Amino acid sequence: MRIMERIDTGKAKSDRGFASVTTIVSVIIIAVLVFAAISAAAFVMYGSGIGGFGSGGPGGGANSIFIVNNTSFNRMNSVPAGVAVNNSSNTINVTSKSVTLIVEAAPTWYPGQGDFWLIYGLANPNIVIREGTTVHFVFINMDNITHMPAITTNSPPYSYMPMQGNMMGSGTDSGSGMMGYQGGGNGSWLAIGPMLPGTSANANDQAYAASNLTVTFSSSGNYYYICLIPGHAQMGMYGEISVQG
Ligand SMILES: [Cu+2]
Repeated sequence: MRIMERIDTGKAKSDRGFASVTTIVSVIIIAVLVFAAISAAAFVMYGSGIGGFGSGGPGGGANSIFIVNNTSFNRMNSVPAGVAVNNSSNTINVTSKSVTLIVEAAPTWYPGQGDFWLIYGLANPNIVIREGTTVHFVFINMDNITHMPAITTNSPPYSYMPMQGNMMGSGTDSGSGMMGYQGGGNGSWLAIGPMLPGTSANANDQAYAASNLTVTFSSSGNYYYICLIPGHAQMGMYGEISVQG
């Protein structure tokens, strides 16, 4: 079920009535610079695939959006060393101390109901890691609507707006959590991704919005990867991260 429409980022057209030669020249210069920047970024992403990762972790300022096409996605979406995918228990077991996990917002054509995260073929799997493990999540939105990843200690069930509900103390969360999350209080938000716009429904569209969220899980306990778009986590777009001491 699709309960959120694509966000329209259209901007009002600027008034061209006062355009001067200076303005036009400035615009051309800016356009050239932007094109150069985009070209450089595209080269990094498509040229080296997974090598383009690493920046944009929560400790490194804002998480930026980059674009993944089908070719680079297919190259990066193989199960890395130190990771075991267990279909019967719907579990991703990580034994390495540092790992990159590709997490898709499931495309519309993928079997399954509603909106969910897809990791190496498993829907909302339980990720089991050892204490002290650093996980580089690469969230890729392959769906046709907007999604927004986050890593939190707040446990389900989630309210329509998980963050606002917690901040206002009116969430449906109960107080059995950890790290200050008690009695409906706030849990921790270890990483909050940018909104990742959806792709068009066109099957030939090869531009997927993606972002890196890097978290080092230094304390054992239960954490969750969830979607912050209103209603998505409430409807089940989340999975557990079990950090074992
Ligand atoms: Cu979502």
